[in-house]
Amino acid sequence: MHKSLDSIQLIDIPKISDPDGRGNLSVIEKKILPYEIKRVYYLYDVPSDSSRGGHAHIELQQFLIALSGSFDVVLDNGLERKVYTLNRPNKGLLIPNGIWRELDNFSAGAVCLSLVSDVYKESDYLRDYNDFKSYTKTTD
Ligand code: T46
Repeated sequence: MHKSLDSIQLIDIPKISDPDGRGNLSVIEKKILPYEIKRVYYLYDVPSDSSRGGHAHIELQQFLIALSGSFDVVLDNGLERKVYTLNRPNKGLLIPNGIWRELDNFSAGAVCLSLVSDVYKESDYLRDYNDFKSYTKTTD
């Protein structure tokens, strides 16, 4: 099935600004995400001309945050594409399963935090775009 791109959500992460000017604190609690976080990883020192991702997940759900700097997330459901620029540590992008993603245009110092719904399983990856297209058709 082609997942609707409307199922992707840009979510505000609560920000607590310090009244004495000591900066901000953001917190991610259970209620923000529709799944229990099983794994955390982060991308950093990505050259500006490199891209990450280039795959879809069969089951995994994911929440991406630009902790520092900025990058683009190109999302594709097999029919259409949408691009999000992440550049704030208090905004996160919730990506459901069944969506192809590519991350590119990393700024200097960008850090991409990823909070995901499962442990690492290579069998959950569709790393070939044609396989992904076939997968979206077979599950129609
Ligand atoms: C995603 C994007 C945003 C592990 O051993 N454990 C892990 O938890 C992960 C995520 C990766 N790896 C190994 C697998 C590869 O040998 O690290 C190597 C690089 O992984 P990959 O090519 O999948 O990296 P990205 O940046 O293209 O993709 C990663 C995530 O895999 C993926 O879920 O959405 O970041």
